[in-house]
Amino acid sequence: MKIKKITLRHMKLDLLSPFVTSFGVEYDKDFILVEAVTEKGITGWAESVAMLDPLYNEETVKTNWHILEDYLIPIILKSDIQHPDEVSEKLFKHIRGNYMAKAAIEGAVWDAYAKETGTSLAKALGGTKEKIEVGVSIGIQESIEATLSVIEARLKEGYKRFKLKIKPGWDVELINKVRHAYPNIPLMADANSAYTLADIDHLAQLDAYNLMMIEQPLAHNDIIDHAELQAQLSTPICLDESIHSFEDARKAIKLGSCKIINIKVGRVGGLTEAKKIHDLCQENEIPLWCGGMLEAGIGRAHNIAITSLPNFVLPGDTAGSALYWKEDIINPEVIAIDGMITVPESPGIGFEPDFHKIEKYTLFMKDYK
Ligand code: OSB
Ligand code: MG
Repeated sequence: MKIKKITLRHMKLDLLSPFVTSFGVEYDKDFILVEAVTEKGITGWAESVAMLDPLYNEETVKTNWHILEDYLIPIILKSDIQHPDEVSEKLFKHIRGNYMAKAAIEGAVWDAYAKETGTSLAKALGGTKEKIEVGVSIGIQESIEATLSVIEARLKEGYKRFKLKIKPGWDVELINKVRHAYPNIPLMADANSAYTLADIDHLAQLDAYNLMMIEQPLAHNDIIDHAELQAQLSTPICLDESIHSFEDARKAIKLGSCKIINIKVGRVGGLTEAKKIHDLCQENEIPLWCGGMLEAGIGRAHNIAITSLPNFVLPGDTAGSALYWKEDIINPEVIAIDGMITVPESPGIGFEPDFHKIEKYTLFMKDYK
């Protein structure tokens, strides 16, 4: 397979409601959409999950555009590709870091490859599930009452797991009240690195509330302090920000830094690396779930495909399009029924990009040949 043309688009979609975390507020979503056309005229699609500002990690829309344009796209355009795993190998061999940029181009190649071979992306990756379970990530609200009403709405829609964003001053009292209102819901907290080891006693109070896990309590680049914290908490720690690669996952498991891992395809540099981490975690009995980055439909489709692998045993953040957007850029939109999403069986990502909507939300585009 040869890629003969790649188009990058800077997209901007308004979020239905602002998403507030310990690191900031997102009102809208800027992202790069990648379109890769093969010599046979088959098109693969993917989104970069890098955000406009370096708040979650160091990558941004601009750094991704630069790395894609000046380094990654030239490598792809001159490669003869038998399998997408080779693309991953090439990108990792020649360029350090910049995982979200790598994942964006590698993801488009995976979609094109699956379409050329007539398989769903899920099957091409080794997926086995027909349906996946999904939960919701609930940002920091104006009050605990407001949080309870968001939970109530999502519970009625059937979502399988409730993740509340926490930060110092918005944690123990919140979880206490939510747990008392809903004694049995699958509940977890995500701190996005808002704490340090000095907060051990404070975080240990959360052990009283039967949380499924606490996600990324400590620094975005730490696996040492997390091991010390995990040894003192009964609640499982799930690492998000700290796991960038197979090697990070191997070391975190070895040190006991977490009992659960959230895989974000963009954060680890692509689907091939995500598969490797999946297999490692399966061998080590570390349960996985698929994290979200407020993706639009194409990124969401990639997340659904990877979640069909067997060790994604916990509900992920890949909720339905309607929770995020007035209109999504794919047909049909991603729909969760009773907290379940059906994994498409048609070739590639299994959702059709909607050109009219893609055009409507494009700020800037450029072709590379
Ligand atoms: O930490 O999981 C996170 C969104 C943007 C950046 C980081 C995170 C998130 C979410 C939202 O929690 C997940 C989603 O619904 O896509
Ligand atoms: Mg997280």
